[in-house]
Amino acid sequence: ADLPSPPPRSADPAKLAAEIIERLTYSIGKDAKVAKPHDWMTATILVIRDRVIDRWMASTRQTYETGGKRVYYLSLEFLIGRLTRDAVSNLGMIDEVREALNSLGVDFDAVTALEPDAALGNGGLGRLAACFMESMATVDVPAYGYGIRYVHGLFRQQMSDGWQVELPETWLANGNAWEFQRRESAYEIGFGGSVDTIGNGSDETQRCIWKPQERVIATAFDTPVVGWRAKRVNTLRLWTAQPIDPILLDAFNAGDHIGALRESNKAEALARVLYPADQTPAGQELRLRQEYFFSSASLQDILRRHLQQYGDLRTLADKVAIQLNDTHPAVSVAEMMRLLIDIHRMDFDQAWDITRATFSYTNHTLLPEALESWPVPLFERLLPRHMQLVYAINANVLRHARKDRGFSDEKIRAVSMIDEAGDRRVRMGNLAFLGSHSINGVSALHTELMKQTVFSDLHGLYPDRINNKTNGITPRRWLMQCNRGLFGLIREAIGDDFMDDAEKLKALEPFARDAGFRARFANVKRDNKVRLSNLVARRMGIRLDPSSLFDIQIKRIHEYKRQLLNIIEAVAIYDQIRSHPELDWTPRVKFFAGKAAPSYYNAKLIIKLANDVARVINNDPTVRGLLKIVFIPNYNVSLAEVMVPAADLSEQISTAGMEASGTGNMKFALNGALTIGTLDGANVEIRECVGEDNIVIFGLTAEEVAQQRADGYNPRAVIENSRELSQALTAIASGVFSPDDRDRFSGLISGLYEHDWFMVAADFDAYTRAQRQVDSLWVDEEAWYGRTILNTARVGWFSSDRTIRQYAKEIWKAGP
Ligand code: 26R
Repeated sequence: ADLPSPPPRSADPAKLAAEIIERLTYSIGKDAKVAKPHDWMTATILVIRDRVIDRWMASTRQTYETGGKRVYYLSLEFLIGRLTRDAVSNLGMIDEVREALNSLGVDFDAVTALEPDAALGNGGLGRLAACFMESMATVDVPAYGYGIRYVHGLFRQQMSDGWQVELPETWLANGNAWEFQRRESAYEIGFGGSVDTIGNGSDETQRCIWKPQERVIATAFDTPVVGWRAKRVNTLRLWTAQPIDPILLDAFNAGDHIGALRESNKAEALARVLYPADQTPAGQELRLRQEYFFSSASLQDILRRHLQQYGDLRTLADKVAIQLNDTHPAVSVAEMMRLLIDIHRMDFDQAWDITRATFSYTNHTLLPEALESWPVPLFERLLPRHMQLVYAINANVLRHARKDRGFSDEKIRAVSMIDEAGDRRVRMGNLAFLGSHSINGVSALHTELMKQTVFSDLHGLYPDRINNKTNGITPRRWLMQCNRGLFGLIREAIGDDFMDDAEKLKALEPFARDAGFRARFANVKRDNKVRLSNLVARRMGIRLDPSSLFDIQIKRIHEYKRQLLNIIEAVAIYDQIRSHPELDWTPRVKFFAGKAAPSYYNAKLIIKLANDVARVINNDPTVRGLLKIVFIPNYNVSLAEVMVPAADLSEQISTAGMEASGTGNMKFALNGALTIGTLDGANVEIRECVGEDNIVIFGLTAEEVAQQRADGYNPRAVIENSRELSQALTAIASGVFSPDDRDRFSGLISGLYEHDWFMVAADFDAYTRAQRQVDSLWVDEEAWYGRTILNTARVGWFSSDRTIRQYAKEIWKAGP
């Protein structure tokens, strides 16, 4: 039967206002007279959500009707931040919603600021997934994100006497009006147990049935993701875990009240908390359970949808592309094989062909400690059938490598999915590589290094699989929304073509030579710096001078990112200002923000050092405010949205060869900051785009780092050769900044003398010289803004729309 559709929703402010009141009354049950700000937020979201739903249903219907290929982005992390402003802005209704709320005496900015950040990710990889979701909707790719609906996202960081303390984060505490629970989308997920073999003989096609010992239910929560101009709305589907029996009544009635809930607690633990590990091993069983839980639920959902529409799994790869966001969902390769062979009765070879044609894998790090592998006994106990399949796939691949390609024993060991050195482990990188037709890196340099290092033998075996897709960022969140001033200024200058194609920002280039425009650009920057200063005053009680150079390093705290190099440089300048207070120092504020993995001792010590150094410098009258250090607690997406537009200088100073891409580097350049950085990750490509004169590059190249390490790098000799560095290190190590515990940093500093794996000493002099070059550029204000305008004008290529178009065309073969 033809059921009636509701009338499409209007964007008229008066209608919006009436609906907000209606929702407040009938959905929330509050009288407008007593409604709390939070109630206004929920009512507003519900009204906006209706506008989204119209587009959402149309998008879903369209994909179904046109038989378009669907893209599935599997990621254990989605670092989204707030959703409401993004949705309203992409719907093109900011002014209307603002006016509607105004007419009710409610402030739009205050209401949206109440929304908690969805922080279901650690850092770069998770934020990239969020930018990609928005860009897939924008460039009209029918896509689903799949992940876990963690009850607790990334921990809240509090400072206690300068030390990081982790507190649980509770983004769902007041409900989440953006999500829809889908009770009908529920799948059973098994763990443990045994495998029964049916049929006889040793041939591969005999039937295996996995009898899991534990089972849980995965149920879906959907969040709509609105693309720019709301052309398409895609779905982010996050799984939550429920027990099959909420309570074991027999046990409860027998008096075992705790035992009756044990199974239920264990099931719910699966979706309880995001692992805060970033580049450090997270080898616990619960993590592998999470990986399998969301992989299995997602694949069952994908196969169900395909079968329902097409009725035949042999066409899967024509209609489905599955992107693995790093190795975290790599067990999907084995799960796909299990579903195709055991459940859908396909033969092994055909299942393997379809699996490889469907999957592709993105690598986000080459750091050895971040390459996932699981002990064989653990893998076998939790996923016995998958272990068999891994062995079977591996045997196939190794046979091919040896027989057809003449691989030596050594090369066979390198490409095997099982690491046989020491305790036997399943290598998730090799599983993801072998199960995919495309393996991509996230910047040109990173992709080259993948070929030369971690994946060299796999690359030798399959030379056409590795390809590059340089990361990008969504210019909607990271320019239009976070920097209204700059956005307005650009639109006034070049019109709004750039809003649909960020590379059109190029039209701004001539304005770099226009004194009037430069002055307006400088004014916008100043306003943004005032806004950040106010935040710092409010949250930390520190007063800043917005005319100083705002120098910002914000990212996870990690030794390879070298916040330590930045802090040591601050100590060195401090020393010089004290010896020559009469000189013409450039007033600077060095900002830091970022979280350390809770178990990463040195990273936490670096946070403490930043805070200790800040306390001493900020309170020393001889410095006269020429140098200030600020570590802003609890870095998250919303804080980044205030910090990025306020930066004059963007610190991208990782040890060359270690930062796969970086994406903060792109956000800063787009918002008119100069970059000081090494030739690492996407910095290399940013330099190509903005031109050598408009970026400050220093330090060893990736090749030189490798060379020095091979030649036996001697940091002690380097340190002793540099008076500035020795003095700064001696000051820190001897307790100048930690009078209450003079040895606090002695271990951290002696590590630099002894090994200095991250080449802090090797790059120190080059870094200080680069910083002095920044000082001299800063003095010529006209030239400075000329350079920063060129940065904004020339980094449109780093829009994630461009990245997604490349994935769609070259990997997924999907989209318009
Ligand atoms: C396995 C587990 C311990 C783990 C390892 C590493 C969990 C999370 C990570 C995070 C890594 C993969 C990550 O975030 N990498 C970052 O990806 C960004 C997006 O591609 C890059 O810009 C950034 O350079 C890279 O560090």
